[in-house]
Amino acid sequence: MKRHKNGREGLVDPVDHLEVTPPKQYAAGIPAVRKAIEYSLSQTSPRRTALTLLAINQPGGIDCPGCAWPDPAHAHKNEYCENGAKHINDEATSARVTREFFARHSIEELDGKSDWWLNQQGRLTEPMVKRPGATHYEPIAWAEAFDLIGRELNGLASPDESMFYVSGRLNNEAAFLLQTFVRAFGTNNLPDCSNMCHESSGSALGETLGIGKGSVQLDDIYQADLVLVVGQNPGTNHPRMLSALEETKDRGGRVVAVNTLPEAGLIRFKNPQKPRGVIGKGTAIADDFLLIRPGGDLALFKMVNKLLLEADDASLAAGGPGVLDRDYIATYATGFEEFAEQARDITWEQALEATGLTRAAIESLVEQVLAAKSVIVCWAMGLTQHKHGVPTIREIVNFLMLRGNIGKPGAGVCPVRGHSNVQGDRTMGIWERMPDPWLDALGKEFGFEPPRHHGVDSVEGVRAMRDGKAKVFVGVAGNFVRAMSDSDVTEAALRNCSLTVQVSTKLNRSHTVVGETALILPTLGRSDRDVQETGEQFVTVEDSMSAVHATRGKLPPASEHLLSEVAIISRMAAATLGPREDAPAIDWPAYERDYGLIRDHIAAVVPGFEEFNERIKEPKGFTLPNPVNSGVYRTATGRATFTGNHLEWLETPPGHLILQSLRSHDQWNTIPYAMDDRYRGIHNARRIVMVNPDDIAELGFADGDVVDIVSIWKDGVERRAPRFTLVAYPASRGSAAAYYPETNVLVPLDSVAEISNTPTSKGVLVRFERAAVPEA
Ligand SMILES: Nc1nc2c(c(=O)[nH]1)N[C@H]1C(S)=C(S)[C@@H](COP(=O)(O)OP(=O)(O)OC[C@H]3O[C@@H](n4cnc5c(=O)[nH]c(N)nc54)[C@H](O)[C@@H]3O)O[C@H]1N2
Ligand SMILES: Nc1nc2c(c(=O)[nH]1)N[C@H]1C(S)=C(S)[C@@H](COP(=O)(O)OP(=O)(O)OC[C@H]3O[C@@H](n4cnc5c(=O)[nH]c(N)nc54)[C@H](O)[C@@H]3O)O[C@H]1N2
Ligand code: SF4
Ligand SMILES: [Mo]
Repeated sequence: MKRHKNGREGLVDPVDHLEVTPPKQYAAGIPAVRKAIEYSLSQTSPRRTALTLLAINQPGGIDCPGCAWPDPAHAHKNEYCENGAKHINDEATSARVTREFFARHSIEELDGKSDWWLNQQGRLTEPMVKRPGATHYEPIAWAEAFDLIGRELNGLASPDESMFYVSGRLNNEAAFLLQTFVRAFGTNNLPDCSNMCHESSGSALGETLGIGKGSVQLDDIYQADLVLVVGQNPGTNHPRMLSALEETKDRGGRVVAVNTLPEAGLIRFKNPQKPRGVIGKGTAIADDFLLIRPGGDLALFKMVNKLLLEADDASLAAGGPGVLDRDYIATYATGFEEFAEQARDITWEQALEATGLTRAAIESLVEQVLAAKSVIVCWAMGLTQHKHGVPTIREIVNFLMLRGNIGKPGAGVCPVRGHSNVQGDRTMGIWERMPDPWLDALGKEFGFEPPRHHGVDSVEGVRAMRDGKAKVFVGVAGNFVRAMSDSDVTEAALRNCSLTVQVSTKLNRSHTVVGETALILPTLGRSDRDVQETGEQFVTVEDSMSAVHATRGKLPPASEHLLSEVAIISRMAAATLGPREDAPAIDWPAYERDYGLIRDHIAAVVPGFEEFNERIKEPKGFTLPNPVNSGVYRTATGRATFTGNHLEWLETPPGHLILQSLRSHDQWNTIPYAMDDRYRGIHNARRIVMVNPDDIAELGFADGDVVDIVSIWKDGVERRAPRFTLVAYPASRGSAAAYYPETNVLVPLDSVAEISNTPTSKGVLVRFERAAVPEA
């Protein structure tokens, strides 16, 4: 049998001495502030720590490089969370990776190190190359590096043999320039981290509401009567969202959490920015907590919608006005009749089996919905990374539309984005499938005909490299090899390339899993000052609620040899397209001198950015128009669209559980900062798997047993993640939770969400096998 086993021993950290304490019943407060300062000081000096922390999320300062949660209208002096402080000081670290470091360590040796170790080595300082057949990276001059890229790209049989991956930390200016270059070169191969993240949200919202983004602002969250937080762990991943939910509660609103784990931040929150929050008991956030079976959310919302339709029938039959918003449906929506017919299909038996909830819990949710004049649904990876993530989100749109909870104050859809500029990168055209009108505008602005055939997304990109159809991989930010599913397949795919290029701030696995030739192009991070020929530059980002604002680095750059992302992209473009007579005449070097020129092009191409250079002078920037809130739906029918969604949930064969791969409190995506997951009571270990004690017993194991996690998939390949310790945890029955990226080896490449093609990182069928005792 073919076996995939990520047994790279270096991935098991030496500090693996698990200690388990009871999960926390609250998030933040004094320990959070202390932890942030401790991590910052462990990375860098008190002066650099103070500089970064004072500038974070302040007008004129550095946008937090963490998540995409928006800044409130009146920024507090300490407008950051524990994790934001960790993210920025992980970048501001004083540690450096030098040419001597690369001379000391072979690539093979580095490949044996853990993700944590690689990151701890510090900031990259100069461009490096691995030449064909070499065992080590060696220094390379910038000009030679760009020539090499240009030669390699121009030597391809077709531009489609290259792909350019973008991670959501990239700023707007660099993203826009990159996609201009890539399309002028001749391909739409622009996969991004969104493909693995909120793609299901974009697919579902684009189809139903005509916009791939959320429709609410912070004020709406404060005003809402009811906020549902579904498949999201804000205490760790969007900590300042808890301040917003605290405000909702203070104003009399209710919060209901739907999750497979009882997450601490959703239970109770101590606001570190309020004196009473730091020491007091904190605010109880969730009024109700629905501990749902993994992948049961579609069934939950289908059942809720059926109960709303029945409540409407009952009200009408009794001569009442009904409970649906008939005005909204008649004025703005289409497809209601077909939806209503299909919505009644679900039975209680199915709903209870799929959700693992009680009938009383679901009925109580419906009562709360009926009592609320305005409802918001927030969600993240707990919904998007499932096979039926798109229909689940479509069903949430149905749910909101039924009572007119779209496009009015205190109501709407709120997909909570991950990376600080992941939404902006999409707005700037980083997508393998940008629509024609957008491409028309781009082509007109720069005088070329952009390619029209769709490019590859992340999953298709791995297939293309695996099958030899793509030969050059360029990663701008991020850590593709660890972010993607099916680690062994993805690693082999990258090793199959003739050239791999990484534009990065810090060392990671994508620098050790490489093609025949490999380049590391080190770049400025958010916190670094960016001075070019025309003076100091700033760049811009867009948050989860479509607010666009500037971010300016404050620290001296990590090394004198670094180039900004804009500079790297403009030089890559010049080296590739400069020598070609068929290329459009674009003055690439000009953009490096003055980023304002890029913003002028953005203003001409991207809707909502008119007068960009003027409007960005506002200290808080500006918010992009959201047509949904003016009753405009840019869907195929011009109306908000009800959809019929076939009921699906993940059925588990006997002896199996549904594994989700998620984030600990001490990591930024593929990069662990430390071995703790404080709110969940996990200390000094990452190779753990959290399972309900009744499931552990039923499977014949005991708390603390060491097991291999084995995933099953129809291709018959055995995927195995060795040596995880079982931790008895109050998780929902039938579920298992372990950290990413260690468990990515278990997610089959072909196991993707319907329509969005997102890897099903939250829905992998697994069984446990007692781990072999390692040889002494
Ligand atoms: N500190 C920190 N912050 C981050 C990140 C980070 O790595 N570290 N990453 C950023 C990025 S890129 C992103 S996309 C976001 C991710 O933010 P989240 O989506 O909050 O991140 P995950 O850790 O993947 O957590 C998924 C949540 O969904 C729940 N869940 C899993 N399966 C189901 C299900 O079937 N149904 C329901 N209802 N719930 C389920 C899990 O228990 C967990 O609470 O965070 C961003 N912020
Ligand atoms: N199993 C599983 N897999 C998942 C997920 C999951 O929940 N489970 N989540 C998915 C999600 S939501 C996402 S968004 C992806 C994340 O995937 P990525 O965005 O690709 O990964 P990151 O870990 O954020 O990338 C970290 C690296 O980015 C580089 N970097 C940091 N800042 C900068 C910068 O300013 N400029 C440049 N050029 N480089 C920088 C550093 O070198 C660092 O090592 O992973 C996905 N994969
Ligand atoms: S909530 Fe997100 S954006 Fe805000 S400080 Fe924390 S990590 Fe940064
Ligand atoms: Mo993400």
